[in-house]
Amino acid sequence: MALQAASLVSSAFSVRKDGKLNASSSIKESSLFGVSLLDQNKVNSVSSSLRCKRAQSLSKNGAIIRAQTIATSAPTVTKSSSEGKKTLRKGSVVVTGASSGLGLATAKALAETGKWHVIMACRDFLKAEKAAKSAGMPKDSYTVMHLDLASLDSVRQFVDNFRRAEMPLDVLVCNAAVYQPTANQPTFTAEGFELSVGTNHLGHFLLSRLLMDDLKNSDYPSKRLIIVGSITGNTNTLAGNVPPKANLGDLRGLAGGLNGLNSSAMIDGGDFNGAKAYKDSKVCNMLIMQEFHRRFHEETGITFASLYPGCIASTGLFREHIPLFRALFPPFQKYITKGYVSETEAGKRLGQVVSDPSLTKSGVYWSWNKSSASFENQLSQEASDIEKARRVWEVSEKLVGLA
Ligand code: LMG
Ligand code: NDP
Ligand code: PMR
Repeated sequence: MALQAASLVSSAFSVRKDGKLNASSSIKESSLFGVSLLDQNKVNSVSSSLRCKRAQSLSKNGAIIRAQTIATSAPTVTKSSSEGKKTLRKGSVVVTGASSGLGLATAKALAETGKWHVIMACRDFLKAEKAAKSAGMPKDSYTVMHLDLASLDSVRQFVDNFRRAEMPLDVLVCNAAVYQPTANQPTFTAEGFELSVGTNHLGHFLLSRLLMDDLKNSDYPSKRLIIVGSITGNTNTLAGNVPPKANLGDLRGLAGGLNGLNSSAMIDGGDFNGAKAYKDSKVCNMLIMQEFHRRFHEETGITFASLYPGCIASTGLFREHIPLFRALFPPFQKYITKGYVSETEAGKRLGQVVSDPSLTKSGVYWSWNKSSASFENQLSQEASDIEKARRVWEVSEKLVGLA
């Protein structure tokens, strides 16, 4: 089914050249540093015709918000038969932020198996198309759809477009993130939430909540919702103790709407700190994954999981860091902490959490040891606080307009 398309992609897209996969193949992770300090032992064949209509408008913060709708032909996801036996149809997985880094590497890893169709949910349509092409992803293995997590309207629009495309949803991967380590002043999403928490947590929270029905409706044998977490949000690790440390406090800033006006831009109500805001957003990601598990796993059979893929020190995540940091961070992680992983290896890891039949346990925070074997890791006290998870869920519901 081809939907109406208004116009072709405008040429106003900015496309950078950093969408390439890292060729490095280091697969080790620190056995000393990468593990919990508390317990060292635990240590369809789819042919898409893509067209888009885009409009630009100014948000109240003056930031340019792009509204873009994509029309795509629906995939053929019929069950094929070989020698009279039914074989499994292709899985259909949405990956947010698949235009670079971990998201792109995961999209590529899944596409290459021939068993997955990847919906690349990205804010920069052309960048995503280019990235998929230069990563060598087969043309019929992916569909790019516009999603800007820093706008709740865009999240709703994405869900709408996705449903219109009539593709099943078997796995949702909440991967996209922004990190503003050098920002002195907060910036805000379209709705006026501090950008890191607004994008990494609130945008994904609304997306996941809206897509729960689609996941429930999937007839795929293993349905999963995966939210990318991080070691740096876990204060039971050395990395999580590098200042500024994550801390959600009593959530007074979040409850106030993180708007920096009559409320703090920080979840705990403190002064703005970009690195802390990112780490706090990762704690929210890990708490929300567990809250999903408690609320929906039994009823739906969906697997909810989070992970720390390793330190992928050369991704675009550090684009706003000072040049000296960007130069020293990869060798520091490679040779000193030994926590470094390449984008390719990290993509395989997240790919496993999407599709490996042995990783179906729900409520788990996955990590990998130095031999690149997965294990169930322990979250910090705050990131496993049941009461806090419930409160983050309830406050977030109000902020995104679900309650
Ligand atoms: C802030 O600085 C920034 O201000 C902010 O913008 C943001 O980036 C934020 O977290 C992100 O960091 C953090 C600052 C804190 O870090 C630095 O400035 C250091 C930058 C280092 C970057 C890599 C440098 C590498 C240096 C080595 C050079 C090698 C070059 C490689 C060449 C290899 C060739 C072979 O940093 C500090 O404050 C320093 C102190 C940090 C120590 C933190 C550790 C705490 C440990 C606590 C122990 C935990 C205990 C828990 C309980 C244990 C129980 C057993
Ligand atoms: P990248 O910057 O390479 O990738 C982040 C992706 O998120 C990009 O595709 C980016 O889009 C997208 N994105 C950012 N803002 C938005 C938005 N408003 N709407 C939609 N998409 C958006 O970083 P990584 O690959 O490193 O990060 C991926 C995940 O891995 C994150 O969740 C991060 O927290 C996590 N992680 C990373 C670690 C690391 O060491 N790198 C360690 C632990 C966890 P665009 O391409 O347009 O910029
Ligand atoms: Mg960290 C000891 C192991 C270890 C690991 C696995 C990481 C991962 N880091 C470790 C140690 C240290 N780091 C130490 C000892 C220092 C002080 C020198 C240090 C510093 C540091 C900085 C300044 N590290 C950082 C930063 C960042 O800006 C990154 C960050 O916090 O982003 C939020 C970062 C990271 N260290 C990691 C990982 C995975 C990151 C990337 C961020 C993430 O996505 O969570």
